[in-house]
Amino acid sequence: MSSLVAAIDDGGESEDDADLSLDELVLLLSNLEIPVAGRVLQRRRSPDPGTFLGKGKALEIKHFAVAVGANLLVVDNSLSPTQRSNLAAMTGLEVWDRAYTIMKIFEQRAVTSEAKLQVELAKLRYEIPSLKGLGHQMSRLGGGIGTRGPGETEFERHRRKLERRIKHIEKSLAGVSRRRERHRYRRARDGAEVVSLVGYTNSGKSTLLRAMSRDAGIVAENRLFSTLDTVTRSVEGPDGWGFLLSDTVGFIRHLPPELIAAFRSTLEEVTGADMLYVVVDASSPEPARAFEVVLDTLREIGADEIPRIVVLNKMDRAGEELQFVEAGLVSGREETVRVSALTGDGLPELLRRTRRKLCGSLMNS
Ligand SMILES: Nc1nc2c(ncn2[C@@H]2O[C@H](COP(=O)(O)OP(=O)(O)OP(=O)(O)O)[C@@H](O)[C@H]2O)c(=O)[nH]1
Ligand SMILES: [Mg+2]
Repeated sequence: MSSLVAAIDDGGESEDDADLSLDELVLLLSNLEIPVAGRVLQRRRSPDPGTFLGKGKALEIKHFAVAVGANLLVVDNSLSPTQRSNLAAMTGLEVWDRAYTIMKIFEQRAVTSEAKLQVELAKLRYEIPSLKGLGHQMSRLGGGIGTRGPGETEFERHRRKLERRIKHIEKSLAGVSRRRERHRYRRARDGAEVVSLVGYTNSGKSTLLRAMSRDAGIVAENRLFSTLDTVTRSVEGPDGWGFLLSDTVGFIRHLPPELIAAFRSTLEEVTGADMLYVVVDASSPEPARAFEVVLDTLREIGADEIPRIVVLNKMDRAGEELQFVEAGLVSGREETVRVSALTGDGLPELLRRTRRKLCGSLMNS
């Protein structure tokens, strides 16, 4: 399989931003081992309601794809079911959008039954609206007004099957959620405080958990979304003081809402934490943008009021310009600490600040 990636530059966000997002889409695809044979950046003020990129562009892509031997078109935005099927018909290519690409990675990475169910739920919820469009077409094929064509009943049966599956998964996940809540309650009763790691995917959250808990068994890898499940370890500071540190799924620009909803039980570990470490990859091209994306996601899940420390990680590789990023964060009233989870630099300072912040918030409550 070889792909073309495409995006609209509406002039709203900076061109750099559209480009950066497209770079990231290429990275997402490389995590699925799908090579990218070409990039298309279409300048238009707003997407075409029927084809997203516009008819002319779709035809251009069709020829381009033949020339470079691509069979998949991946659009770096959200496509409506109609846009997806129109684009597929006009280009002769399989068409994905960014949300679907992210879900495919999650699907590949899911190991535990909880993660698998969560990904399946997200994909089903994503699929159902496109079935509605299909049902409409089928019922038109099936006959005139008032008749239930064979197409429609077939479609209805399929949709009902998916909806039953959704209900079933929701029920199992609700059970997981209740178990987690009881667990959190016990931890709180035992006086254990929880710090939750949040941040962009690949920013180094799991590496930080491994370094701070000294558990070499924790998996950290140079690939997107390597962690999908919650892992909690205890961290011991000097003189016996300690806390629980919890790692979870990473964030990315335009994380599909279906995934956020489906991972609710996992993300409850974040919303129920006493404090957050917002891990930022200081060596990435736009650390401040990544921080904004994480903050937006925290707002979405209702975790933006939890006390936090911004952990500027990968300092061993960061450039000079990081000081400006840090100054921007500090002027936005963020508390920052520079560390390298890999070399261990800055970790004693992070522990000191964590203690101060946790004890401070205890005295206030
Ligand atoms: N140079 C350098 N690399 C680091 C540092 N911390 C993490 N890394 C590397 O960054 C990559 C991603 O690290 P992870 O800890 O898996 O990142 P994560 O945030 O858990 O990522 P996901 O689970 O995919 O969301 C790995 O290759 C790490 O070795 C650091 O301080 N310095
Ligand atoms: Mg991880």
